[in-house]
Amino acid sequence: MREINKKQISKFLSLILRHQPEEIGITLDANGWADVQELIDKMGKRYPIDRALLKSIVAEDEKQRYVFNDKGTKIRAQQGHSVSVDMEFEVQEPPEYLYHGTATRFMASIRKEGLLPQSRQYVHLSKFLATATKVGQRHGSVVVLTIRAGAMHRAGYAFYLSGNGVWLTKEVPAAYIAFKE
Ligand code: HQG
Repeated sequence: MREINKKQISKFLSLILRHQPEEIGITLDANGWADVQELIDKMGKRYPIDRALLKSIVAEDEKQRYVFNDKGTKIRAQQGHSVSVDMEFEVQEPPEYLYHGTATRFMASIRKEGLLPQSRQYVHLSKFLATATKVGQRHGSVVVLTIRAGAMHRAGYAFYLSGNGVWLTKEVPAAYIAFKE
């Protein structure tokens, strides 16, 4: 029972820290941080939580989606935002190839437009085929695309690596997607 609740709370945290902080009447600062005490107080109406429970949710999250600042006074999502925040990511050299999992029904549009961030700030890519496959399965019949990240990097496209290991870039033009046929 406790585990199910933690998952629900984690999903709600995602909503608040990535997409709709206004849902509980909080604001994120320019770097995506929420005040921990305010978050706990204002989440209370929907999910009564305390600091210990929040800490355990952050520590146990299988994707390490959230992080506290050093003092433990602020919390933010490590990636996945649709709200405009500056995560202070540093530009990094990506591996030669990265993977993106998507659904077959998006392919016609992706062939035409390349990968776009849609509602999020960045296109999300993974170093691991297995991770990309799981991400794609969320959307339906999965297709995993291989992205020529090294070539993009050499052509001047910026890549970032989130604190929890997700590769991010603003867009992937179709020319850098290795379509199978
Ligand atoms: C697709 C989860 C049509 C794109 C995961 C994707 C990830 C296009 C969907 C993170 C397109 C957007 C992000 C185009 C892209 N035409 N469709 N031109 N360009 N798309 O959920 O990458 O569990 O915003 O392929 O682990 O699926 O929430 O992105 O299918 O890291 O922590 O548009 O979310 O993390 O979907 O997932 P999403 P995503 P969490």
